[in-house]
Amino acid sequence: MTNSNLYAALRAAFPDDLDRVAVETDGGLTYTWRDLERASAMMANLLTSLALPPESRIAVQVEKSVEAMVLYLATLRAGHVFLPLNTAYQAAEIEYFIGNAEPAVVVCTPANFGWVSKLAFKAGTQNVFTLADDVSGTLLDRAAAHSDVQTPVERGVDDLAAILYTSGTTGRSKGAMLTHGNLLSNAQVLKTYWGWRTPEQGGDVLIHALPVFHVHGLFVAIHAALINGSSMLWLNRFDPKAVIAWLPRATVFMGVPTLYTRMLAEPSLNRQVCQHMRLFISGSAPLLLETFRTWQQRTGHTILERYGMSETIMLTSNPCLPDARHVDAQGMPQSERRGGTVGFPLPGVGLRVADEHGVPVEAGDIGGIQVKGPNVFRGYWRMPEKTAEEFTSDGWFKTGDVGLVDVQGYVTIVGRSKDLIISGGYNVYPAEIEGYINEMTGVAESAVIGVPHPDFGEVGVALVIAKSGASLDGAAILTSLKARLANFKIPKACEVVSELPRNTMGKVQKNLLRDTYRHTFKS
Ligand code: MLC
Ligand code: AMP
Repeated sequence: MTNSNLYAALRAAFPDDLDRVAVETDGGLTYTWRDLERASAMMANLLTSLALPPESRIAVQVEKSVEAMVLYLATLRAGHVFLPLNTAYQAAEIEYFIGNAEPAVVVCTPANFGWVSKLAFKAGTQNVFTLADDVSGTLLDRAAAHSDVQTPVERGVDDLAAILYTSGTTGRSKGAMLTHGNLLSNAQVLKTYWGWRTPEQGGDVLIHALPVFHVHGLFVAIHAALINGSSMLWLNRFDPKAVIAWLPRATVFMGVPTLYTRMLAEPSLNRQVCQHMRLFISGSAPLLLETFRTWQQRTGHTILERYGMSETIMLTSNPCLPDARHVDAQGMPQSERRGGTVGFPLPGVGLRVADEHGVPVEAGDIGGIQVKGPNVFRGYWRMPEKTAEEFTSDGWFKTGDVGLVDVQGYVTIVGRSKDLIISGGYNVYPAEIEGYINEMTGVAESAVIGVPHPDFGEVGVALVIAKSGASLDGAAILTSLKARLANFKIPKACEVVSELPRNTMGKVQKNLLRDTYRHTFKS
C-alpha cells in the first residue's frame, strides 16, 4: 500500500539540495528545506511520544510563524488532525471549539496560557503547550529532546488531516473535516493549473502574507509552495510596504482583495517593481472590477481570481495564461482571465447551478452553486444531520453561494443564499452577532447586515431596537461585543432604530436594510 499521508507527497517534492533556503522571513530568519524536514520530524516524534489515539485533534491558536507551519506539517506526519484557530477568538469562542473538538493537545501563545489551559484541562485535554512567534515556547523546548528523523505515519486518502471550523448561519460553528486525499488532490491540481515552475525550470518564489489558520494561507499557499519545491518570502503580518519591497525577488503573490486595495494605496507600487512577478492570485472574497482594472493599469498584471471554501478547498479558477493571445501546446487559443468572474471549475471538480427545487438551470441562469469532487470534505465533525442537510440526494455539496455559469463556462458569483458577511476575507455570521446583542439588557431585537466598505470590501452594521422604556447606546453595545467576540466580527457601526422592515411572514427584510445603509462607509 502506498502511503497517502500528505506530508509524504509534499516531502517528495522538496529539492534535491536540502540546504537551499526554503523560507526567508521579514524578521531576518532563514530556514532550509532540511530545517523544515528536521524540525517537523522532531515535533512529530514529540506528538508520537504522547501515545495519543490515531486522528487525535491538535488544536492550535498561535500567532503566525514558520514554527506554526512546522507544527502543521508535524501533525500530518504523526497522523493526527490539525485544528487551527484564529488568534482573534476570545474565551467563549475557544471554549466552544475545545469542547466540541475534544483535542488531545492544545497549543497556544505563552500570553494566553493561563486562560486557554484552564479551558482545555476542563474539557479533558491532557497536553497544553505554548508557541510564540519568536521561536520560543514549551512546544519547541519539548520537541528539542526528540529525534530529527521520522517516517510519516501511514494514512489513507480518506483519513482525516484537518478540521476547520466554519460558522453556521444558524446554530454553532461546524468543523469541516478534510482528508489527506482532499488536500493532496487539490494541491496537485493547482500545481498544474497555475503552471508552477519546478526548481529546475527556474522555480517560483511565493510571498506568504496571509494568516495560517484558514484555507487560503494554510492550504492553498503553503501546499502550493511545498509541493513545487518553491521557496517562500514570509511575513508574519501583512504589511503592504514590505510586500512591495519583496516583489522584485518573488514570482507569485496570494491575497484577499483587501490586501490588493491596501497595496494600491502605496505610491511605490508600479510596473517596475512587478516586472519579475508571474502571478497575482486573489480569493476568499469578491474582487471588485475596479480593483482588477486599477491593478492592471498600475502594474501591467492581470489578477487571477479563484473561488473556494473551507469545505472544499479550491473550486474554480481563472486561467493561468492572462489573455486570449496565448495559445496552448496544441496551438489552441487560451481563454483570458476575466475580471468579475471566478473562472472555470478546476479539473476534477464538478460544478452545477441549480434552482430552488434542486433542478440544474441553463447556462447564464442564476441559481445555487453545487459541487462534487475529490476535494469535497468528509462531513461536519460529529454533526451527521448538518452534513446530510448540505448535500443533495445525489451527492452534490450545496455551497450556499449563488451564481451562474455562462455559455463559455466562466463561473460568476452574484451573491449568497447563506446570511454571511465577508469582511477582509473573514466570514462573519450575522446570526451569531445578533444572538450576543439580543442577550444584552434593554435590547428587544437586532439585525446585523453587511454593507460595502472601501478597505474590508464588506463590514457589518448592527441595527438594534430597544425594549419599551429602555434607552440604548450604539457605541456601548459595540464595546460590550468587543469584550466577548473576535475583533473582526464586531460591526463597524451600530444604530438604535425604532423598527425593522418586515415581509408578510414577519421576517426582517435585510435586503431593504442593506439598501438603506449601503452608503454608510462609501459615497
Ligand atoms: C481586522 N479587523 C477587521 C478585519 N481585520 N475588521 C473586519 N474585517 C477584517 N478582516 C479589525 C481590527 O480588529 C481593528 O479593529 C480594525 O479592524 C482595523 O484593523 P487593521 O489593523 O486594519 O487590521 P489588520 O490587522 O491589518 O488586518 C486586516 C487584514 C486581515 C486584511 C490584513 O483581516 C487579514 O489578514 N485578512 C485575511 C483573511 C484570510 O486569510 N481569509 C482567508 C479565509 S479562507 P480594532 O477595533 O481593534 O481597531 C477562505 C476560502 C478561500 O475564505 O476561498 O480562500
Ligand atoms: P470560508 O468558509 O471561510 O472558507 O469562506 C468561503 C466563502 O468565501 C465562499 O462560500 C464564498 O462565499 C466566498 N468566496 C471565496 N472566494 C471567493 C471569490 N473569489 N469571490 C466571491 N466569494 C468568494
